Amino acid sequence: MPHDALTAETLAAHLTTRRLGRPAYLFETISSTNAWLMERAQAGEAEGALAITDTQTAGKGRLGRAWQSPPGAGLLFSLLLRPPSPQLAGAAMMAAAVGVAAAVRETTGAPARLKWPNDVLLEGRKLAGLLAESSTNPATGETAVVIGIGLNANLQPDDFPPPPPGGTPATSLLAFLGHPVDRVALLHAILPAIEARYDALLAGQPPLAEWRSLLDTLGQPVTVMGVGQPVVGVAEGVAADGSLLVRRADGTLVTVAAGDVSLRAPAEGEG
Ligand code: BT5
Repeated sequence: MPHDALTAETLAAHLTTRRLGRPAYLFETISSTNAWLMERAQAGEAEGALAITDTQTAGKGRLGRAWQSPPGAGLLFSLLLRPPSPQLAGAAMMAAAVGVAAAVRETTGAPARLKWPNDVLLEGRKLAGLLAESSTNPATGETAVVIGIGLNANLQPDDFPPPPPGGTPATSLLAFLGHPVDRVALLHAILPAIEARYDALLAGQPPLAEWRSLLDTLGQPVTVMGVGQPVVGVAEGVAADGSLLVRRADGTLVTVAAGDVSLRAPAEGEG
C-alpha cells in the first residue's frame, strides 16, 4: 500500500473541518468525481460532501477537455457547496482556488500562485486545475456548485500530458520538491483552507483581495479566448464575480466572464 493510501480511515483521521469532507465518498476508480457528485447533488446530497478517487476514466477539464492523472499519483476530488444564491458561485470558486494555493504554500513551501480563471501554478507551470459546475433547481432556486480539483501531487514528469499549443506546461509537487508528498495530509490542509474562506464568503467577505494578490495574470499582456472573438489587451483587474477586466489598446475595458488566458509579448507602447 502506498504511504499515502486513500482509505476511509486515513480520510477520516485528522479531518478538522465542520462541513467540508463530511461525508466522504471514496473510489478506487470512477469516471469523474464531478459528474458523480453532481448527480448526487441533484438527488439531494448535503453541502460539504466530498468525492475522491485514485484515478478517473473520464476526468473532466473545462470546455469538454480532459484531465489526466495516472492511478494513485494525483489528488482528485470534488466538493459540493450550496451557496445561498447563484451569484455566489463565482466567489465560491475563488475561495476554493485560493484555499488550494494557500494550503500548498503552507504545507510544502512551494510558491503556488493562480492563473485566471482556475489554474494553480508553480513557477508558471500547471500544478492543479479547478472545474466548477453549477445547477440551479428551477422550482426552488437552490443552487448546487460542484468544485472539482485535480492536483498533480506525485506525478512523474513522464506522466505529464503534453501542453496544448501555446498552453501551460504541467508540473507536480514531486517534480518541484524532489520528493513525494502525502496526498491525504495535503487534502487535510486544503479542506479547512477552503472552508475558512467559504465561511467568510457566507458571512459577507469574499476572498477577492487574496485572490487578486495570488493572480499571476494581473498586469500582463494577454490574449483571452472566450466566447466570440479573442480579446487582446492588458489584464487590468478582476471584478467581484471573478470576471477578468482587459484593457484593449484602444482604451476600452472589456469584461470577460469565462475563457482561457495566454500571456503574449507586449505590443509597442504596452507593458
Ligand atoms: C482544468 O480544466 O484545469 C480543470 C481540471 C479539473 C480536474 C478535476 S479532477 C477531479 C474532478 N473531476 C473531474 O472530472 N474533473 C475535476 P482546463 O483548464 O480545461 O484544463 C484542461 C487541460 O489541462 C487539458 O486540455 C490538458 O491540456 C491539461 N491537462 C490535463 N491533465 C493535466 C494534468 N494532470 N496536469 C496539467 N495539465 C493537465
